Order: sequence, then structure tokens, then C-alpha cells
Amino acid sequence: MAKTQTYNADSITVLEGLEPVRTRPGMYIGGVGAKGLNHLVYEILDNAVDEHLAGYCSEIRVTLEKDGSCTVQDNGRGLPVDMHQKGVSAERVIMTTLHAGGKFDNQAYKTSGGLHGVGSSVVNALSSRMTVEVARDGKIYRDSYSRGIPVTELKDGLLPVVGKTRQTGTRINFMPDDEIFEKTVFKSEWIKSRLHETAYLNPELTIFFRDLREFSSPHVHQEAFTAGEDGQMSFGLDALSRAQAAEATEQLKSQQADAEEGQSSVGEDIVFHEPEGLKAYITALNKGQETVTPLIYFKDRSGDTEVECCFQYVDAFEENIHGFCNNIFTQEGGTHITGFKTRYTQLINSYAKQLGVLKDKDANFTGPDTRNGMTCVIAIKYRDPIFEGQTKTKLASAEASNDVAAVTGEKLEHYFDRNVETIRAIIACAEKSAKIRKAEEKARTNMLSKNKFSFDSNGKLKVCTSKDPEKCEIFIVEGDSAGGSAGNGRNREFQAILPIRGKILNVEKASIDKVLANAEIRTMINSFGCGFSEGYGNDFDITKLRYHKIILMTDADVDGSHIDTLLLTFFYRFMPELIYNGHVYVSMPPLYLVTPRGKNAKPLYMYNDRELQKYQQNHEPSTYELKRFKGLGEMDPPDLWATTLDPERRVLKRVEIEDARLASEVTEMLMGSDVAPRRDFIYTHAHEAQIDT
Ligand code: 0R9
Repeated sequence: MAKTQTYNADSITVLEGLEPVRTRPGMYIGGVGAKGLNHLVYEILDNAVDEHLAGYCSEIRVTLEKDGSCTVQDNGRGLPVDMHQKGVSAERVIMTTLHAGGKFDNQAYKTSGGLHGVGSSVVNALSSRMTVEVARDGKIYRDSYSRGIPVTELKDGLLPVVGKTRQTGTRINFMPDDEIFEKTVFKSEWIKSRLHETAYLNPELTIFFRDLREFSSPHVHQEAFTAGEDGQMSFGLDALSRAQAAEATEQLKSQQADAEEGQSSVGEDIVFHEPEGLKAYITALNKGQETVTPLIYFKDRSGDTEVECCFQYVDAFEENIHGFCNNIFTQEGGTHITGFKTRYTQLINSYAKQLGVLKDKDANFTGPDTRNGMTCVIAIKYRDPIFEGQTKTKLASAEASNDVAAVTGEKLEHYFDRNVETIRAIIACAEKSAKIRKAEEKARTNMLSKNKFSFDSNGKLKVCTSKDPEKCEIFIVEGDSAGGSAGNGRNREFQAILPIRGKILNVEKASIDKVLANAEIRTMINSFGCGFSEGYGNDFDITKLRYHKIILMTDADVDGSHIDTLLLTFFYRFMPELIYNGHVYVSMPPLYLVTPRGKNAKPLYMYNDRELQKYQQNHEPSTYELKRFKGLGEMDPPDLWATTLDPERRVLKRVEIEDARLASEVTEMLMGSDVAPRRDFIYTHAHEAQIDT
């Protein structure tokens, strides 16, 4: 087969077709950072899942290849390869035509699932190379592309046959384009989480995951960070995990958990198959927590909507509801969730009255009262859904609300009428929640009205002179000594310093009044100026934020990581918009100072062991002096300015909780009482923690 890259009529059409994707990748995949990169995998995966939903595919294989590419393979019918009306193979048309959100226009190929967009052409456009292999009609066909441009020569418009087979299916291998993406290393944690979620939502599907990359072994993994513009790095969940691993290590130590069998439960070969579907999903989400009700499950159809739901109460004071529409996670909620909540609140209040728990004079339970402690997954299938919201993950289709409400009302009435103990347990949770809510409302009003929120409760904040939030930065610094150095080394015009002493309160475990009584937390809330949100109140207003960069500046050791975790947990729980809007950063102070001997030699700061090793490989020990910084407090103000404060020279990682759910799950798991999952987590992530020895 001759490979060419000629600009014939075909390729010109292709260029015209896919050029907008390469010009504005963010519009199609949500960005060129880690999120966009992993999105490529999801786009191809979704098409394979679509084939499963159509009833033709039972297995999907996702492989992160040694060379950095990704392969997705399904055992469905195989992409259509016959002649399309455009005069070339249908496969070529699918891979090179931008479909404006709809399906492949030819009705003949419309999947019966008919649920996804066709993102394969977008992935093609953003891949430096892509190979498509189709097993169909006893033959294997192969086509290949470079940056969306076909490199395989067609014969009379049809794909070359490269082999014979009795199987059917599609295999797509693609290499993300390093001209487009900031970094091209897939995040296996995110991908595995997505695959597991897909398996829960599709109980008849089996997904095989394989990570063949060199660094995938837990013992040799190194994050391939590359600095972006202005030296800032993206800081995803992996980095958060490093801090959490440290947090977990601490907790484990204190619980004297045994450290036998140092094997990670996460390997490089994983099979995701969840025949119990949503029931298994809820069981996994509630793992390690004390359950208060059995699993409650229903599935039915109303109008055009298929509704499946499973929930269970645990002994906790928050709700945890996950919505999906056509297998797509609806991060921002939407009509399906509203329909469920509205009908559910009515139902619980109605039973509470019937059972005499609420008297006529009593106020109804609020919606949150009825759902506190609930872990719930609502998955609907709905033809042609409309999504809105900041990240287009909010279901807007009005019909879905009525349909979900109808199914919820009918199915749950049927269930509760036959399971009175369960409805009593749920009402008891609502009563407890209402009581706590009223106490908290009172505490909150008292706190605010008495103006107990002095601006700087511990008197340590060093403010900056500028009032322009876009310019201003606040460094949250570990310890008074580093706080002192930072205070003297900073640029007073736009850099404020807030030293915190030791470990801040773990908000995951504390009640709201304890959180608000904590001096460090109050100072943070007041300094940021934008309020906070929690269960019953939402005073958060991002437009009032005084500092557009909130920078955590802690030592590069276990304690520092622990403090980062506690701070990030606080932001995640009380000010998540700060993270979603990219205002939170972690500073990267250097670990080493290398001073070469000799005149005019400039001192070199090294930020990690790899950098130092590289230097040491090329320089004799006698030619330089090496100093390891034990902590920020050791640096004098000019050093701190040069390495960590100066916007021109410092390195920051932006905290990006791409998958907030995953972060939340990990946080909860780490703070929970069950040791086993925490231990698994530590073994998996311990290699990422930079432990000071
Ligand atoms: C490895 C990832 N898999 C895919 O991308 C994939 C797409 C696809 C497909 C069909 C079957 N398998 C697939 N795998 C298909 C075949 C037929 C009808 N509909 C769908 C048929 O044989 O008649 N897709 C074909 C077109 C599309 N998917 C899409 F473009 F609409 F998405």
C-alpha cells in the first residue's frame, strides 16, 4: 500500500473540513491541557459504547501504548467501509467530516442507540497520526491519517484490504499531536475512572484496560510536567493525589495500620465489568461508610425517557447525587435531577405526614433535609438531549424533568408502601437534618450579626497596596518563619502574605460552626473577600474575590503536602468556584541550590531530583557545592523572591480539579474510617509523594 500525502481533491476537502478543529481545538474538546487530551480517548470510547447501546458490541479494549498513543477497539459491526455518496469509503467520510453535533448524516448508518456525537473526526484532526482498522465481511481494512489528512491511497475510493478475519469490529489508534497539546501524556487515573463509570452504566459491557507505558509501573512513574506560558504548570488530580497520599500516610501511621504486602491493587491490566450496574456503583460510592437503608433501585420509561435510578442513605451529612444522560455525566445537573428532587421532596413530606412524623402545624422538610445522607445515581436515556451551562454538562430538555418525576413518583410509592421500615429510616434522617439545619442557621445568623468575623482573626495577614484583584496575589505560607521571609522578600504592591501555623482544621471531619470558629479559616474567608458556600447557605460571590491568584506555598515534604491537602479540601468544600475558575495555585520552591565553583559561575536552583541527577551525571562532585533546602523558612528573602515569588522566574502549578468527583471520592475515602481503601491508595501513589528523608 503506497502512502502519500498529496494534496488532491480529497485532502483539500478534508483540510477545509477539519481545519476549524485545529485552529480552535478548545471549542471541540474543551482545551489543550490534560482535560482536552483525555477527552480524545472519551470521544472514541463513546462511539464504541454507542455500538454497544445499539446492541452489537459486548467488549471494548482501551490500551495506552508504549509509544504514547492510545488504541480503542470494539467488537461491534465495524465502521461502515462501503462507498459513500461522496465517492469515497464511508469510513473516510466519517473520519474527515466535521459533524455539527449530529450523527453521521447518512440514515443507513444511524445507530439504534443514536446517542452520541461523532467525535472521531475531531480526534483525527488533533492527532499527529491515526490508524483505523475495520474488521467486516471477513476482511480487515486499514486507513491512516496524519493531522486529519489521509495518507493511505484509496483504490476506486475504497479502503485497501490488509487481511482476513472471521471477527468484526473497529480498532482506532491515535497519537495526540504535540503541536496542539501542552502535554501528551494520558492520565490513566482519569481514564480508568471513566471506564469504570462506563462499566457501571452499561452492565452488559466488558472493558479491558491496559497501560503499556514505561512509567505506568507504580515504582517508576514520573509526571511529565512541562511548564506552560509564564512558567505555570497545570496541576491536576495527580498532584492533588501526591498531597493526599501524604495525608493518608500520616493518618495510616497514626492508626498503626500494618504495612504488609506492599502491592498496589491497581495494575496495568484491568477488566471493568459490573453486571450489577447502578447497584454496584452505589455500593462502591458508599464503601467504608455506615449504611442506613438498603439499596433502592428502579427503572422504567415515561414518554421518550428511560429512567434508571439507584440510591442508598449513609450516616453522613451531605447529599451525593450523580446524574447521567445517555452515559454522559451531567456535572452541572439539569432537568432530570430537578425532576427527581422535586418529586422526591413531595413524596417524603407526604409520607412524613401520613406516618404522623410531621403534624399539620409543622413546616415541611426542605429538599436538602430529605436528601442528606443520600448517595444517588440517576441515569436517563433521552433522544436528542439539549445541554447548557458553563461546561455544557447541564441537561436543559424540559420533558426530561416531567418524565423523571413521573417514574420516580410511581416507582417509589410502590416501593415505600411495601417497605415501611425504609421510609421510616429516611424520614428519621430528614428529621435529624432539619434539626441540624435549624441549629446551623441560628449559629450562622449569630456569627454574622455579632460581626464576629474580624478581618484578620490571627493578625498575621500582610496586605498588599494594590486594589486591583487581577494583579493581586495572596500567598498562604507554611509557618511564621517562611511567612517572615516571604513578607520581606515579596513585592508589596501586589503580593499579600498569609502565614498559617501548622495544619489547618480538617473541614471534612468538622461541623460548620467549628469550621467558622477556626481563626485561620476565618482569616482566609475574610481576606479573599468573596464569602463561602456550604450546605444551607451560599454567600459565595466570585466577583468580590480580592486576589486572582491564591498561591499555596508549603515545603516540599510530607508536612507541606498534608497542609496542601487540607487547604485544597477546604477550598473544594467551601469555595469550589475558586478551583473551577483557575484561581488556586501551588508554588514549586526549589529543592536544591547548586553553586558551581569558579569565578562568575551562577548558582542554579533545582526543582526536583531528576534535574539534580541530570546535573550530577554531567559534573564531577568536586566542581560544585550542593545545598538541599530543608524548608522555605531556611531561605532568606532574596532567595525566596528569586525562586518562589518573582512572577518572572517562579514555577506555579495551577490546581485544576478536572474530575471533581474523583477528587471528592478520594478525599472522602482518605478522611473516612475504612483503612483498606486508604492503604490501597497509598501503595498506588506513594511513589508520587516526595518524602523528605
Ligand atoms: C473503536 C471505536 N469505535 C468506533 O468508533 C465505532 C464506530 C462505529 C459505527 C458502527 C459500528 N461500530 C463502530 N465502532 C456502525 C455500523 C453500522 C451502523 N451504524 C454504526 C453498520 O454496520 O451499518 N459507526 C458508524 C458510524 C458511526 N459509528 C458514527 F459515525 F455515526 F458514529
